[in-house]
This record gives sequence, structure tokens and C-alpha cells, in this order.
Amino acid sequence: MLSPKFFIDTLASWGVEFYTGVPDSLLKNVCAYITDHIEPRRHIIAANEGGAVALAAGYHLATNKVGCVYMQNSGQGNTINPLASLTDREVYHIPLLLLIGWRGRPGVHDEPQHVKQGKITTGLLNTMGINYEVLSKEEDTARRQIEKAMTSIKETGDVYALVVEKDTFDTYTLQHTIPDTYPMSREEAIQTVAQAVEPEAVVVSTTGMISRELFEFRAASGQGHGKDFLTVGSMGHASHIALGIALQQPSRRIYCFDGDGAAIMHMGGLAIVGSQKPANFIHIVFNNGAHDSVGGQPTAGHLIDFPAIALACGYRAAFSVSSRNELDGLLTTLRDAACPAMVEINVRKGNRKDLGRPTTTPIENKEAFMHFLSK
Ligand SMILES: Cc1ncc(C[n+]2csc(CCOP(=O)(O)OP(=O)(O)O)c2C)c(N)n1
Repeated sequence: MLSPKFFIDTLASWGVEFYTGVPDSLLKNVCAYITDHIEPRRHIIAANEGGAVALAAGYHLATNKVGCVYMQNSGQGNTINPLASLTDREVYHIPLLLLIGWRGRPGVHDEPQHVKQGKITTGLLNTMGINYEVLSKEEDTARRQIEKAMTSIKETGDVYALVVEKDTFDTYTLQHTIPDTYPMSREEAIQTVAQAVEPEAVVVSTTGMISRELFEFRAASGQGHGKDFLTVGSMGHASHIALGIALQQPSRRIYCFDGDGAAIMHMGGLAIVGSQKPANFIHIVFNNGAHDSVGGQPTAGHLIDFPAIALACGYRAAFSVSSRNELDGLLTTLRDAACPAMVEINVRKGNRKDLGRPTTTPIENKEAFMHFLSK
């Protein structure tokens, strides 16, 4: 395995000093090392992967240097537009190094949302005309691959990608801490809200542990899974799935259980929810200020004001709570609240170690959910 220090030091020897991206579980150790060792001005955790490509392009315009953009392959789709219409040699021809975590690599068992993306990861790079190497887990080979990548970038001015398999990097534990000022865990907040939603209401939950914790709560309390649409992939789009349902079923309340990282990833969605004004839409953001599901790297979640943003976008009500008492009180108020409503619940980072994953397939989830909605 490669030590994150070796990898970042080797890139530094080739002049790579700027990092931006969205964290990934396979890149968890190297992302944590970057968060701890690269000064904040030279490491920006972006809203989404396309934004990261654009940030690194701006960095190049200002410095004539090459930045590194890291991502999970789930985020490749978000990069296609800026890679094809900004950095490509047929447009502005801006060099970048991409570091892509390869979830769902064919032959390696992974969750259903990663299978398709895993199959098309290298094909997408080929289609885009981006040269790549699958990063070796062995230092000497990895050093030569980095040399090849950086030489190619310097000679051609083109984007180059290093694709990273599972277990490529040694463990590195994130030292950066997010102050644990909030008494509630995300799981307690999820259970409290899920318990309180009206019997005919449905929940659209976001990618990562929020959906996993909701699934386990429903299983443990024998409630069945038909009322929940678990958005296991498609990070950042849960609120628009919920909006699409809310507009067609106005007499039913639709809850979106969002994460701060996911809400920020496609924050433009708030403007559309606010302008459509669905009177049955409640948008809950479980804000732990972190990309908790993939290693706990910080988001801008605790630096921005979600309720104010929602109100400015046209939501009719917005609330922020940080304790169980406040949440219990709010859930009563919410019964008659004007909608669309935003509820920010500030929670602390972290999860139960034995947290499982949904045992139903996405198709089973969809069919049970549509059956419930058809009633
Ligand atoms: C487009 C895309 N980029 C990155 C990921 C990897 N990923 C999965 S969950 C997650 C973090 C989600 O953070 P947040 O919404 O704040 O929820 P939390 O995990 O903190 O509860 C990330 C980055 C992904 N699934 N899809």
C-alpha cells in the first residue's frame, strides 16, 4: 500500500501544490492527509466535482501551475461538462491531474449504486480523450506512474487521471476536528423525525449514512420500508426527487432527509423548490458540518445559514434546532407550518460502528415506494 505522505510528497516534487475535490471513501486516507497537511488556501473541498475542476482551472489561470482534483468515480458525471467545455484541448486547454476513486470496479463486490459507474469509469475517460493509469499499490511503480502523468501533463498541457482501486492507501486518521458542540447524533435526530412523520407521508433520503440509518430504524421498529425512497446514489438530488413527487401528490406530505454536503452539492435546487412553492414539502438538513459518510472531512455546512438561504429562495418557513427538546417542540409546530419549509437540525459527527446497509435492492425499494404512493 502507499502511504498518503509518500503520495503527496511525490506530487509536491512535481510541483503539485493545490488540491480541490469532493471526498471519497476509497481516497479517505489521502483526503484526510491533504486536509491535515495542505494549508486551507491550497486545499478547497468543493461543492461538487465539476466545481472542483473549475476551481483548479482558475488556479492554473492565476499561477500557470497544475492542480489536483480528487473525487469518487460517482462524481465523474459532475465533471463531464467542465472537462469537455473548459479544460479540453479543443477549448481552453487547461492542464489538471485527476485522482479518481474507483468504486464498483468490475470483479470487486460493491454496493448497487456503484456497479454501473464502476463499469464505465475508464470508458468515460477514454471517451473524453483523457489518458490515465490505475495507480499501483507499490511505491516504485507508483513513483514511475506519477512521473509519467506529470511529464505527460507538462508536455501536452492535457488533463491526466490516476484511477485508485480499493486499499491503495495506508491508513491515515484525520486529525482535523469539527467542534462537537451539538448534543444530538444524526441517528437520534433521524429516528425522532421519522417517528413523527404523518402515516401517509413519505421520505426521500439522501446518499450515505442518512439512508442507512433510516433503513435500520424502519427495520428495528417493524415499520416496513415502503414509505422511504433511499437515494443511494445521485448525491445532492434527493430534494429534486422529493419535489417531483410533491408536485404530483399535493395532498401528501413529502419529507426530504438531506445532508449538508449533499444540499450544498446541488444547492441550486433550493431556488427551484422555493419558486415552485410546494405546500406539502419539508426539507430537513441533518447538518454535521461534514462529509461524514466518507471520512468526516469538513463541509461549509456550519459556516453558512441554511434557513436564511431557504427563505431567500422562497421557502415559506425555516427553522434551526440543535437539541432534542428543541426538535420535539418543532415537530409539533411543523404540523401546521407553512410549506415549503426548511428544517436545519445541527447534529454531531459520527455513526454507530455496526451500522448496516439496506438489504433491499434499489428496484425492490422503488417498487414498494411506488406501491405506497399509489394508495
Ligand atoms: C456525486 C458524488 N460525489 C461524491 C460521493 C461520495 N459520497 C457519498 S456520501 C458523501 C458525503 C455526504 O455528506 P453529507 O450529505 O453531509 O451527509 P453525511 O454523510 O455527513 O451524513 C460523499 C461525498 C457520491 N456518492 N456522489
